[in-house]
Amino acid sequence: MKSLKQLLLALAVLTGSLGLNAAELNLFGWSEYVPQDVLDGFTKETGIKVNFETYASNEELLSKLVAGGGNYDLIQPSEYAAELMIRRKMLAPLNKAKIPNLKNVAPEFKGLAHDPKDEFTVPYMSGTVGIVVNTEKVKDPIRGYKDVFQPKFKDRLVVLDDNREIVTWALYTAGLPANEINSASLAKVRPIIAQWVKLVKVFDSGSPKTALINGDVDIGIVWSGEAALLWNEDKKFKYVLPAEGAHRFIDIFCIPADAPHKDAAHAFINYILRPEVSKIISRDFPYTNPNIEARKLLSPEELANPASYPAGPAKLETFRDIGKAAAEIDELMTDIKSAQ
Ligand code: N2P
Repeated sequence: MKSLKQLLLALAVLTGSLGLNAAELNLFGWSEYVPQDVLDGFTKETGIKVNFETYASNEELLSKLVAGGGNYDLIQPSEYAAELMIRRKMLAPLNKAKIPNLKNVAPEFKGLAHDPKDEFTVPYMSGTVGIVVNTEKVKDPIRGYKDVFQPKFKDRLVVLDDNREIVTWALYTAGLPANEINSASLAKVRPIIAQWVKLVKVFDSGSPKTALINGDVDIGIVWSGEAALLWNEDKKFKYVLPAEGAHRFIDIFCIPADAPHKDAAHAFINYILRPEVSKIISRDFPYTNPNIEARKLLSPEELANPASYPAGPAKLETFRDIGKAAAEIDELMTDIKSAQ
């Protein structure tokens, strides 16, 4: 007679090969966004091991998913990439009964354009893309993109390495809409971008704050959470929402249609929606927290960080899925950068 140990081993091999091993979660998320403490806390409590892989743009996430083979259980796109995935039926509907902490999501983050019925997505963090100025080095007023991209700031700039973002800044500068992009509008902004990229010293989406902290550059166009960390480090780093308009992103969790560990994915979403867990995310990555209960736990200093919770009027827009124009943007940017 086989021992119980052998029997259990055979069972583990069988369930594992069928992809039924619930004790794992394959998470594919943005770099510099999910605290290690949160991953460890989840594993400690549930026994579910988290395999964490990162990316630095929505386009990188999309191309990995389309290529297949990733076996991801949980992904973290921004609103426009999620909208595209819903349109292409790439996502699994959420089982809301497994996510009771959804009650903590602020009403203004529900029913948004990318997922009007909140069937597939749960907000993780929100933020803006704006300008950080080292005010010890730059005394001129910097209000918008056209103040940043001046010849006198050549080699003093860091910007996100993100084609859709850069093209959007140029569209705003030219007074063109950010969500109706076509060959004609791209042709109009091409010369603007061609001038801009010559001035940039560092393209970095992963950790654009680093070039500013090191003093390699004096101005950046970065994610607001990066700007908030700079502000925490030194008040000389001032955050400015560009006068021409800026992207207000909502990064969300969703589950790929073919995810092997959907239960684990639901459990993780519910875990990060706990106020005390969400508070840790805000501590390490101070973006705008959409969790109303977590916000109550934040300190007055955290809530007063002007990059995390910007005050005052600003023209902010979320991005929409722009269909074929996305590929045109990538071509345009590759073209311009290779001509440098
Ligand atoms: C985190 C990047 C924020 C994502 N490093 C912007 N959508």
